[in-house]
Amino acid sequence: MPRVLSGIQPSGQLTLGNYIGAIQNFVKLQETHECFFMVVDLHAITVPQEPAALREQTESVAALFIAAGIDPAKASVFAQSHVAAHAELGWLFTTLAYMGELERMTQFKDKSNGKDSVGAGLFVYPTLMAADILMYNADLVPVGDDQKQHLELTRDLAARFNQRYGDMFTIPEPYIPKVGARIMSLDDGTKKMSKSNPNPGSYIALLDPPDVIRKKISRATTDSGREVQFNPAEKPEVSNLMSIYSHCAGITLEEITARYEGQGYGAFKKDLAEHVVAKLEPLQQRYAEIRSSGEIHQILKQGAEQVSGIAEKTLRDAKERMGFLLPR
Ligand code: ATP
Ligand code: LTN
Repeated sequence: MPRVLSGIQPSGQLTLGNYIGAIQNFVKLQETHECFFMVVDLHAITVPQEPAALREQTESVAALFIAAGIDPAKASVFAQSHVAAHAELGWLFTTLAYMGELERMTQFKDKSNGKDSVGAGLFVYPTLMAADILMYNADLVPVGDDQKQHLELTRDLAARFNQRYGDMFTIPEPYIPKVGARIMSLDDGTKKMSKSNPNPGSYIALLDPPDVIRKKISRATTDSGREVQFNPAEKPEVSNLMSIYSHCAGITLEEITARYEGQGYGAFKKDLAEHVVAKLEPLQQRYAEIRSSGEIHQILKQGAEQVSGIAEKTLRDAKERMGFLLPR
């Protein structure tokens, strides 16, 4: 079976963007692929995290994976820091990457923009991500649009390793949704919805209660005009709400346009809120059950046990090829 790997940072509350751009595809791919889904806590600390919050969010993200439909009997679900080989293989890839390549990464540019001091971890972030993916020789990597560039770098690093030390790593392909690969912020149609945005009104968290969702959607910025029409260049904000609508209600953009012809934004936003609430309700219920059962610790433990053999073997092979003296 072809392999799939992806990861999500426990850097805040998961958003509808994470769900539509990534998690939804995780759930789909587990039926046809051997899947590895990680909570990438080592990546989350590339920006400062409160220790208690990091612990809580790590557990919460793992529980949301399961609540969203990832089945631990089909996919390995684990925490990145539970498999020590990730950090070590990450270091090996850091030494293979060029400064210039890392300087070109738009995520680094965005996240360091305007800051006086930027952690070195933020700079080498993509080499750890490359290690995550190549560790399991993943064929496919389901991600949102913003991770495309990191995946290109992963492919380059894999090819560079293979060329220097002999063929070893599979060159992975991105798997990006056609609609919804970049859900935009509710307060600014030019920025992506992001869980680490300091303004909670900019995103819909998967665990937001129904009234909070209704309020956030009613306050979402909309473009001038009143037609519900999909035109991301000229009407980015309404188009974004339409993509969310389409995903949550399971109807096409054309059907949405037809439904709201001549009605303006008010009715559209009101219905949108109800579709989002209805979509998230079962997920929120399952989440509460999983958290109260405490089963997530066992799931993560089992996941780490399932993958650690593969990870240790990859690390050992890579080190051997690079010329490390292996302990005998
Ligand atoms: P942070 O704000 O902490 O950087 P994030 O919300 O951007 O986090 P990540 O953990 O970096 O989320 O991303 C997890 C997955 O969700 C990735 O595959 C990413 O591409 C996808 N994703 C994140 N935001 C969006 C979005 N707005 N639209 C579609 N996909 C998204
Ligand atoms: N950089 C990713 C998170 C991530 C990831 C991965 C995604 C870390 N390791 C491996 C896919 C595969 C992000 O979403 N910001």
